[in-house]
Amino acid sequence: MADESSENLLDVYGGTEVLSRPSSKTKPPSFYKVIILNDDFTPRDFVVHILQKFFRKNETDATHLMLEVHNKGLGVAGVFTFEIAETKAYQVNDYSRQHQHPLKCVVEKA
Ligand code: TYC
Repeated sequence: MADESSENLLDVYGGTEVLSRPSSKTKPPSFYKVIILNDDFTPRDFVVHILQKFFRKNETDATHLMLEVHNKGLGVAGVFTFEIAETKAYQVNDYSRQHQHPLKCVVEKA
C-alpha cells in the first residue's frame, strides 16, 4: 500500500508550499467488531484473563463481559480498524489453542 504522504500534492503558491489532497480520494476508516463466542469448556477465569490481556479491560468489566457472553452466547470485546481487529482475533485464538482451550473470536463489520 502506498504511504499516505506520498499521495500528497505539493503546490507552490506565493513562495509558500501547500500540501493538498483531492477530497474525493479520502474515505473514513471502517470499523470491525471482535466478537467473543461462548463455549462449554473454556474456564471462566481464562476468559476474564483474555479480556484483560488482549482488550485492556479491568477485572470488573472483564468479569461482566465474560458473564454476558456465557449467558447470551456471544459479546463484543472491542471495535477496531480492520487490521487491528484481525490481529486481536488471531492472537486470542492462537493463545487459547496454545492453552488447550476452545475459546474463539470472530471479526464482523461494525
Ligand atoms: N461457558 C464457559 C463455562 O461455563 C465460560 C465461558 C464464557 C466460555 C465466555 C467462553 O467466551 C466465553 N466455563
